[in-house]
Amino acid sequence: MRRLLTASLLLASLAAQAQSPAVKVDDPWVRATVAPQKSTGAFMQLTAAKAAKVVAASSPVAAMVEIHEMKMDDGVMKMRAVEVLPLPAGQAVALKPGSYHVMLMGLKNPIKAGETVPLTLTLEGEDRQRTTLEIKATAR
Ligand SMILES: [Cu+2]
Repeated sequence: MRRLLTASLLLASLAAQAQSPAVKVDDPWVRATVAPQKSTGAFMQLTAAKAAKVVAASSPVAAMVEIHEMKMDDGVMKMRAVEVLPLPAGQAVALKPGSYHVMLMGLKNPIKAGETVPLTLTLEGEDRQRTTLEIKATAR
């Protein structure tokens, strides 16, 4: 009986750990679209407990998802895809309009305000272990 109890307590604590991800996601949102717009951006704030990087992104609503960066280049705002988005330990990284964003391309349907858009980010830690982070972003 006692052993059983210990085992279930252990399981409970493992479950609790799995529920507290190493990366905290704040205020995830997606810019709503109108047809015939085929792409949009997703924004959020990511804070990693331990240094990690975002290496991939996906969503069932888009054919292709990339991590983009916007930068002023010779007075012109340019957008480009980045291979990785570094998340320094304990530092909030903002994905926001005019900066880093998750680019959703080849949208299957227009994204209506209020809709929930699922996103999956693939993270890689310094130990090269990959984990996925499921995000529910609200369209607005
Ligand atoms: Cu973009």
